[in-house]
Parts: sequence; structure tokens; C-alpha cells
Amino acid sequence: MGVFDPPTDTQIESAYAIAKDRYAALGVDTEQAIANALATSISLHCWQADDVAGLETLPGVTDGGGIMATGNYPGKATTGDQMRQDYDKVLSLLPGTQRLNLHACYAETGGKAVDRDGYTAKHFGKWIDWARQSSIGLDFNPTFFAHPKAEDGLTLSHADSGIRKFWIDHAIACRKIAQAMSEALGTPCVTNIWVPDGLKDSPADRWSPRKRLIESLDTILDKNLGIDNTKCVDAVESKLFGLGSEDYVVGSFEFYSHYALTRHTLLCLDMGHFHPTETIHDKLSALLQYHKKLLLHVSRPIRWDSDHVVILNDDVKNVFLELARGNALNRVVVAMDFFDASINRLMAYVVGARATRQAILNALLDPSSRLIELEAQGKAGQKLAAMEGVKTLPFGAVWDMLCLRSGVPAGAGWVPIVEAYEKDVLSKR
Ligand code: RNT
Ligand code: ZN
Repeated sequence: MGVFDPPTDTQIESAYAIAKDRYAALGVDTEQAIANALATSISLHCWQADDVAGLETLPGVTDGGGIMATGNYPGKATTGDQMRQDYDKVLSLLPGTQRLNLHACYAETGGKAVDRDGYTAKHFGKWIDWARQSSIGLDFNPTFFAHPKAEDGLTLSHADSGIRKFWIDHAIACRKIAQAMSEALGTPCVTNIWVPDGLKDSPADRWSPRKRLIESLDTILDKNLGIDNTKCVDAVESKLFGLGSEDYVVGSFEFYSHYALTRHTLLCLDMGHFHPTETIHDKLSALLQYHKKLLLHVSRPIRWDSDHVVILNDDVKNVFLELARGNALNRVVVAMDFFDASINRLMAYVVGARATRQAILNALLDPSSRLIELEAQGKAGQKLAAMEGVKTLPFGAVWDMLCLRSGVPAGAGWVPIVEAYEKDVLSKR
């Protein structure tokens, strides 16, 4: 029997029946957990498909911006059509509700030279049509990196007002595009602003760039632009350090946490944007006392913000456990953010998206009320023992049933399908 052979339907049914009873004895309704796990949408980041290369054709557009995919695995998509073809395959292997999270550098201008401040919804027409046909929503991101006007490592906080204006105009154009995407697809479009702005070493002035960043953001989010913030849902993403911005990042966590709170935008927490040993699960019950909602970039930092493919590790499990325990799953927007160019890129998507949804299911299966009860009774030892007991409950049997109900292969049964796609499609690129 091969490692990718999925369990049979009969095996899934009988294992599930036993698991259902085990969980029921702990007061957990597996049916409800499956339904809620399927309904939570995960926004697939478009940029894993081509290692954040983008589709722009303007000369001078460069790499950089402090993020970098490493690896050289063959078969990368190089056109919008190839990317969409890859997403169709990926989506067919994922259970539950998905969205696609587009970056502005994936504009399709039909060979015309259009710079980023000139983008309109028509440059994303193919994406919108595809999303409509696939019945999925789109999220959006202005692209403040890989561009000659970002070469200094500063964009919205640049001292040069001309450079700031270019990026402000780009962001406003993106908010209008997001509104159009939302109108076309009938679902809000979360629009996330991440700028690479920072300095490599010992800034003499940490103050002015932050002041300028506030002014630029306020101009971008100006109410008088008439952009409907129920359609374009704005978010801002903080970061601790990047390549070339090791000492100082203008949009730090403190900066954006307060910005989001005072300007009523979402705050985006990327799991790789904190100190290497710092995790985000303990932040959720603090931030959500104040913030109405958060955007999550589910990622996997290894020693630094390395954007490894998400797997079902403790960090990801703990994030969703905290949300489930606080009844706050509906107060986060779940998006993924990683890029590994060293493995089959579709496998990266499927592994990452499945692991994320597994973490959601795992959290919904937690007998939290029993654990909270033990804690309230002062039975800390019993609580710890019960938490350890939960770790060996038959979670996998419930996951396999979730897959069976969704009509996608359980276990790693999807791998041969991607291998066949690699042979038939990717290897011919
Ligand atoms: C960079 C941020 C940001 C990007 C994407 C491509 O450190 O995490 O979210 O990964 O915008
Ligand atoms: Zn991110």
C-alpha cells in the first residue's frame, strides 16, 4: 500500500462513527464542527503560483522589497491563464470555502505599458471573470515592492513627496478596483496594505517616516474618495524586520495596531512578522478586546520570516484554538501567506490550505468548556492531563469525513492527482 493511498469510504465511515462517539462523550458535536470548519473561508494568496514574480511588463520593474522566494522548481506559471489553470486544480482538491487573494502586480494590461498608479478594474477583468465562474470571492493588495520607485526601500513614508504621491495614487486605484471586485462578485474585498518601508541600519530619525506614513495612509483612506468600506474592507499589515530593513520598519506592530484602531481598519497579523520565538496566539484575546476584526496571514517562519509552507504545527493550531475558545472565528479573516519555490507549487498550496483548515477543525473539536470548567475549579493538574488527552483523540477520522463529504480525496490521496498534472501540464511549460 502506497503512502498516498486514501482510506476507502467504508473505512472513513466506520472510523468516523467511533470518533463521533468519543467526541460526543466530551460534549463536542462533530457534525457542527465539520459544518463550521467548512464554512470558514480561507483566502488563497495568488503569489505562491509564480514565486511573487507578477505579470507586469513595464521595463524597470525589479525584484526586492524585502521578500524573496527561494528555489527553482520547474513548472512555474508565467501567465495569468496558467495561474488560473493551476488554481482550478488546487481548488478541486480543497474542502470548504476558498477565496483568491490577488496582488496588484498581477494586472493584465494586454501588453500595454501601464504603471501602477494607472491600474483600473479592467486590468483585472480576467481575474474577475474567472472568480465569478469559479464562484469564489477576491481579496486584493496594492503592490508596494518590486518597482523602481521602491528601490530605496521606502514608499508611502519616503521623504520625496513625488514618490509618496505615486504610491498614494496606486493605493487609491487599488481601493477602487477592490470596490469594483466586490460589486462584481457580491462579496466584500479585503484590501491589505503592506509596505516594505524601513532602514537597514541605525536610523537617526525614526520619527519622520512614521509621521509621513500616517499622512499617506490617511490620504489613501480619505472618506471623501467615496469608496464604500463595506465593499473595500481596508487592512494594514505590520512587520518587525525584513531583508534590508533589519533595524527599523516604519509600519511596526505598535504603529499599525494603533493606526487600525483609530482609523477603523482591520489589523493584519502575519505569523512571520514577530520576533523569531514570538507567537501570535496570545495576542488574539488582547487585541480582540479592542479591535473589531483582524486579518490573519497564516505563515510559517523558520528562524526568520521565511514564509515556509504552512503545516499543522502548534503555532497554527494554537491560533485557531484561541479563536474558537473566544467564539471569535467570525472576527478574523483567514488568509495565507507563504511562497516556496523549491517544491511543486500546487502541492505547496494544497498542503498549506489543508493544514489551515485542519487547524480550524481541530479547534472546533476542542472540548474547551470542559477544560475551562476544570480550570475554574482550580484543578490545574486535571486540566493539563485532559489537554494532553485531547491530543490523541481521533481527529483524523473527523477530518477524513470532512473530506469525504466535500468530495475531495482524504489523507494524502490528492498527491497522485497533482503528480499527473505535473506530468501533463507543468512539465510542458
Ligand atoms: C511581506 C508581507 C506581505 C507579502 C505579500 C506578498 O512580509 O507578509 O503580506 O508577503 O504582500
Ligand atoms: Zn503577510
